[in-house]
Amino acid sequence: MNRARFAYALSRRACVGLLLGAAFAVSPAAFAAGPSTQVRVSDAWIRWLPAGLPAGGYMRLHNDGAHMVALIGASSPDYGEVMLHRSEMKNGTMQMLPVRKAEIPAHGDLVFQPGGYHIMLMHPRQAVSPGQQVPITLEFSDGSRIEVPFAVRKPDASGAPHGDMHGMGMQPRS
Ligand SMILES: [Cu+2]
Repeated sequence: MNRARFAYALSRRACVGLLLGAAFAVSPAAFAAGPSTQVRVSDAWIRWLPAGLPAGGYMRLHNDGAHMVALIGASSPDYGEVMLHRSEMKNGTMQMLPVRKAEIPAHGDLVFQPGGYHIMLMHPRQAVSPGQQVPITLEFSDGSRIEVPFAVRKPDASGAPHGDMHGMGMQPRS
């Protein structure tokens, strides 16, 4: 049954709502995409670190729309905790700060890269290793979500090692 007819049947037959609810719970990804996704993601990769250490996720986001849209969250079935972070120099030291949103200007780009915005991936739920792909779902301020495959790369992939920034000051962003 295609998705539109499925939704139609859902509205017609409230009496089977409980059963349908169970179906949604089994496959949420198929229904997660919002209608207004205007962001394209490229160059998505993860700098893997050994021993289950937190890893950084990087990518380029392009906003095809005429309005600013913000990345407001991320999640992955392969990590127990996923946060949006930004590294920045503060009083002469590099700090990582949690961010609530990262704005992508209209018809513009936002780059997540070592030393700047990154997706902080913590508590891997299974062994993740270089060469794999990890799905990460990105959530945007317009209500849309997209699932993006991130290529897992070795620690010596381009840029400064993310792990160097850990153990430094973290504080909530005002
Ligand atoms: Cu971080």
